[in-house]
Amino acid sequence: MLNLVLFGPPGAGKGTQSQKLIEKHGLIHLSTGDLLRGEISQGTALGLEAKKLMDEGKLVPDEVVIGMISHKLDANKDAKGFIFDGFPRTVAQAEALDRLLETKNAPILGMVALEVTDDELEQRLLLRGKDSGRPDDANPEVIRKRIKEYNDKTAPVAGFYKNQHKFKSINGIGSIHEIFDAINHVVSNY
Ligand code: B4P
Repeated sequence: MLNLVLFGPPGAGKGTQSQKLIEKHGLIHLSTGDLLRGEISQGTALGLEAKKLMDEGKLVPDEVVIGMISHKLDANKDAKGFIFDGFPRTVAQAEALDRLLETKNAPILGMVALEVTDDELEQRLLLRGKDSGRPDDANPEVIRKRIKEYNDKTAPVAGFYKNQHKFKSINGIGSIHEIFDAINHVVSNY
């Protein structure tokens, strides 16, 4: 199974590149951000709890996102592989993902990290906020909070995959096409 983690700060282009990867490789896209926004738009209890945290730029509790991922893995037993986008975002989530995949004998083959400067991230998210309707993209303070949450809680996840010799970092600044080529170069070695 081609199981890949696409990693990077908010606005690095994970969602953008995931779409292109699933088209090319026929993989299932698992974006915890999209799953949470789905819960919010359906008005579920989980969505209501998540919305408050997301609107403030904070992470949603680990057990919530781990439960969502576990359901999605079970619902896609015949998949050729998964792109994990925006997950894992904490070391606890990374450990839980390894345990879930161990039961399926289908480990993560690699993590590809998109490197983008904080200024560029802020500009991209504010631009998207103009027409996305996403409250977490509309406010510079919330964007800065998301970047801080990333640096404090998510950046250490890279070390988890480095220890397993599964980490590759690429430049996330450039055209969407150039970045996609660089990711595919890494993926072709798996
Ligand atoms: P996510 O939905 O994961 O969103 P993201 O980090 O904002 O976006 P991404 O990096 O995918 O950016 P994109 O490609 O869209 O998270 C939202 C919130 O959900 C989190 O803050 C958190 O509260 C919660 N959450 C999600 N997962 C969680 C978890 N596992 N644990 C706890 N909480 C969780 O690109 C952004 C913009 O840049 C787009 O407008 C795009 O067009 C543009 N862009 C992309 N590539 C570009 C390029 N090369 N050049 C110029 N612009 C580019």
